[in-house]
Amino acid sequence: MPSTQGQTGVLINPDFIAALRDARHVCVLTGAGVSAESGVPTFRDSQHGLWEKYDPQQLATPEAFEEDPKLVWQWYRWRRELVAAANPNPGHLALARLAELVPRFTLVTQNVDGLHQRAGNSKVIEFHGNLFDDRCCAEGRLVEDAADADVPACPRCGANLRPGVVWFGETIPDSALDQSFAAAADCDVFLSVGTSSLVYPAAGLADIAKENRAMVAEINPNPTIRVAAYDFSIVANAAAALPKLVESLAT
Ligand code: BV8
Repeated sequence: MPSTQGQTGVLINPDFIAALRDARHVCVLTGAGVSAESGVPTFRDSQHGLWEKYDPQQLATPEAFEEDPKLVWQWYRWRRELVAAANPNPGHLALARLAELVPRFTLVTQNVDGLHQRAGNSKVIEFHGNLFDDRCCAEGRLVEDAADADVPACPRCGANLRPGVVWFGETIPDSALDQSFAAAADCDVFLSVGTSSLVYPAAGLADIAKENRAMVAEINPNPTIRVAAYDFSIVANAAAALPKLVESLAT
């Protein structure tokens, strides 16, 4: 598997560009790394400020919410403010452009920040939900315009509201799971961008693509443990590599 870290920035293997050019269906999976250059901390960065002493994998759980819903809501409100102040970066914008350049494009994101949609991708499979959704703990349904409170209540039934994300130990929504598995199985090129590929079932999408004879590539400044099984590794930041990829494809 050829790695493509050029001496002068990002080099993209021409064979990968050729595969993209010939692809009928391109499937992209993104993780926190694609939002890093928008100033949104990844899960494996130390959380900034107040949250340095908390492990996201401890806070993003039903148990943490059960134990201290106020603390968990504080964390999510902090993240909402941080993301609301962030902007899509050139990596997000390049993926919106890529969607226009290939016959069929599926974007699956593990991120809950909504930055792909703000960059212009109209169809995004939010594998782990969305940071800005409020969901009733009793009804399971989304709630609009909840009154602000330390732990907001459902205006319909009064039960606690929770952020509309998928926590560790919770199952992925069926529609997101089915659409993502189908796209990974059908695509000709699977591109994993900015993810440590440690969280399942999202990390298993690359295996499904590989088993169905897709060409699999990774963009990550820190090549992951999975990359040895991939066809290409682009060792670079997403905000540098993705625009370069789109530029090579568009010329
Ligand atoms: C499930 C939403 C069935 C919330 C998230 C034991 C008990 C229970 C479950 C499990 C268990 N063991 C395993 C599991 C399954 C578990 C899992 O995989 N755990 C891992 C930790 C081993 N998965 C689940 O629980 C999933 N559900 O399996 O249901 C089930 C049910 C019960 C029991 C068993 C099975 C649900 C997982 C969803 C969790 N929710 N997010 C919220 O955001 O608050 S996960 C969250 O963390 C993110 O969404 C993301 O998925 C993950 C972080 O991963 P990354 O995105 O990759 O980010 P990370 O920081 O790790 O890496 C960033 C990467 O970017 C790095 O590689 C870095 O090098 C790179 N990078 C940095 N800068 C850049 C860059 N790349 C490019 N450019 C840059 N500039």
